[in-house]
Amino acid sequence: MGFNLTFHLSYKLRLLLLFTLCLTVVGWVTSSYFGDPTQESPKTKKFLAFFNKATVLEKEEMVTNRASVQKVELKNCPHLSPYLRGLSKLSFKPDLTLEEVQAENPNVDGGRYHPEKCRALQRVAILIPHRNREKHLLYLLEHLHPFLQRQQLEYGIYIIHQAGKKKFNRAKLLNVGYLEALKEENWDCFVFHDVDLLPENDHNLYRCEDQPKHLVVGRNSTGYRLRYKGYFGGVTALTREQFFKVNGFSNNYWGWGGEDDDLRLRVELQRMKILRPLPEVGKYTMIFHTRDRGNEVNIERMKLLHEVARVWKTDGLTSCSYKLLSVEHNPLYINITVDFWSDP
Ligand code: UDH
Ligand code: MN
Repeated sequence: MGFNLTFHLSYKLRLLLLFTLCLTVVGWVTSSYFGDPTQESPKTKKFLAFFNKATVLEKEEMVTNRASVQKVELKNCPHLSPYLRGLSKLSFKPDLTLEEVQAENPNVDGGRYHPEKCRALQRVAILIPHRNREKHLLYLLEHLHPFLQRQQLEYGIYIIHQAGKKKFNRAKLLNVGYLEALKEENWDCFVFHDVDLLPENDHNLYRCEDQPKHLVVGRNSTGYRLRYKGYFGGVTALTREQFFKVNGFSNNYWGWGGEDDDLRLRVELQRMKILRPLPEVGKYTMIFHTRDRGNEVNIERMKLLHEVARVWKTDGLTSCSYKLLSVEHNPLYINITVDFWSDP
């Protein structure tokens, strides 16, 4: 009996000991897993830092969301801007400077503008191929900024500058402009614009239609008549999708001529129609110039034009390779400088 009691007691004692041991182990394990709240492990510190950052970001996002809600709440701009003036006589100040043009356009920021009081119907990228025409560029900027603002557009002006002395390639530069401009904004509409053409009538709207648009019906140098039937050069406007659909311009036109006819053929191959404004509206002044060195007539152009239907799918945006030298956001325009490898 005495033995039994001892045995019984020690059994209970052992059970109690085991129980206490279990509690201690559980306590120790949980405390080391969750950690002391007052003593953060490096891991928790990292997590908390991340979490705090995430909440800050979330708060910032709420603020920007609110800002974009405000933007959304702006009414759409009217279909026809009330600021249009119609036909105007252009003047050219011989000693005009970039600083003066900047001072005249305080609302333009890094080459971009959007109306303050209404939401623009389209976001338009103006692409200008350029080399060695600084004076023309200055007059174009002076004229185009207020012109586009009177049309209540959201826009950005891109100058695509060809570096080096190789033959000029207008079409390839415009492909580069399209590809690079889309990296910073999902532009709805692209206006491909010679540097020396100034629109005379602000009813000539720099926005895209459901078909590609040719804006230069006539220029002073041709008695304001279309140069020839089917002419599609100087200034054209295509939506992001229209230009993508034709695979952009050909990259193979080095020197002057043919690339604009090539684009017209691409447009026609896609069964799109070319729209034009009325002659009174599609008037341009071309700043007088002679042929540039490095942009001699391309004698290959007729041969290339015969191949469009066969090559358009593989020659264009999909095959446009270039060396991007710089992208600079100047006050009045975005300057993209490129060099090309191939040269015939
Ligand atoms: N461009 C340049 N630099 C060049 C060549 C061309 O910036 O060296 C750009 C510029 O945007 C220009 C456009 O490419 O507006 C088209 O070239 P262009 O103005 O030479 O073409 P256009 O058809 O003139 O106006 C052709 C030569 C004119 C000869 C006149 C002789 N009567
Ligand atoms: Mn010209």
